[in-house]
Amino acid sequence: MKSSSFEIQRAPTPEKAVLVGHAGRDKAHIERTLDELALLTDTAGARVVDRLVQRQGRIDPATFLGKGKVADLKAVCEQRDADVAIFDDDLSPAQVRNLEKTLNVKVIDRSELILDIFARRARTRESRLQVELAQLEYTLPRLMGMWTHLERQAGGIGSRGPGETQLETDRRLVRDRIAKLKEALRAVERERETQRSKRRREFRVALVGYTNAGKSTLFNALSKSDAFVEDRLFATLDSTTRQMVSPERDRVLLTDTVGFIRKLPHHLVASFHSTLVEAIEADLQLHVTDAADPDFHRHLIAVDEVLDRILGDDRPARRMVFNKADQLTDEQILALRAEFPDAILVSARTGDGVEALRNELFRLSAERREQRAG
Ligand SMILES: Nc1nc2c(ncn2[C@@H]2O[C@H](COP(=O)(O)OP(=O)(O)OP(=O)(O)O)[C@@H](O)[C@H]2O)c(=O)[nH]1
Ligand SMILES: [Mg+2]
Repeated sequence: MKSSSFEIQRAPTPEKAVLVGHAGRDKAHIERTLDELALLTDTAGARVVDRLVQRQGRIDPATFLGKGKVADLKAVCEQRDADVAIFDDDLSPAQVRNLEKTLNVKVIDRSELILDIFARRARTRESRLQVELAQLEYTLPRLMGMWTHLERQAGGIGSRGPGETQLETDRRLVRDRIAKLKEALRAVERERETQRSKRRREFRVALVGYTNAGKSTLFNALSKSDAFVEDRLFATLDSTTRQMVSPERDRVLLTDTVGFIRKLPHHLVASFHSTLVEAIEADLQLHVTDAADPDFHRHLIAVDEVLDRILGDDRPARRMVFNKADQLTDEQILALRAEFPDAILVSARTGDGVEALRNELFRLSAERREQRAG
């Protein structure tokens, strides 16, 4: 088969990436933050060849890093033959431009990296529309910057004319496309709304939590199904709903949703709103956390922040579920129980505690039915 050998030949060698962080006020966590960035980079298909951290000083409005660090970074990029520098923080369009000019490599910020991963992962029509919308909203201001930059490079009187025209055309094209995407998404959302109103009588439970916490694994264990699980970030982009049925024929609707992460780009939160509404509409949120992750406290905060951004004060009842109990020492389990006395501890992988959680969900469902009846 010609086409497949062609594909093999063209299989891209992974881009070589240097990760860049600014410790700022968060000095204690910068290494773990970069570990997470490394995982994101890997998920996006690039290979991390080095890291560089600025530990002191302010953020430079023109180049993000201070002058000395920019020079260091340039040296590292050359030494490692890097293709791309990936910054853990969001950069302004001007910062990207200035850095690319000096470094001679592609410069990507955290939002762009996450958007890229979402674009690779989007499978359904809805999530594709959502990601494209978020990407265009992200690109629009940068597009303008880019053209200004080109105009300046061309320089001089007379070079502005065509540049302006091109810029206007591009902006209009992007805006038109954004309007079309929004319209298409509204239609999908109306469909969803119809589906949802049919479900309103049932007891609905949504799994929410940080990416890679094990939500889909738990979803499978609870509903005895097989949603996509992977040891990578953002394995799940679309929400899936399954029915759990007890031996007494009690029913619970369980929804698996997209995972959250620190500094989730706000364009993504906005365009994934309809997906996230699934979590909003539940009677109960199970907040799933990887208790074996040394950073889990910060994950809890990040998830709360995203939920607050989407839900405001309108949050449904919530229970904490600590997952990956199989990876915890006895001391860690004791400490968790002391700090979160109401939390449920499970291992979605070994099945420990899963049956108890199922029973608890059926109990809550029955309780609510009685409340409604009485
Ligand atoms: N050791 C251990 N690993 C687990 C457990 N539950 C899930 N995992 C692993 O954790 C990784 C992430 O699991 P997923 O279920 O895909 O996590 P998720 O929260 O759905 O992730 P996203 O969809 O990316 O948000 C996989 O490698 C799982 O096999 C558990 O109880 N113990
Ligand atoms: Mg998942």
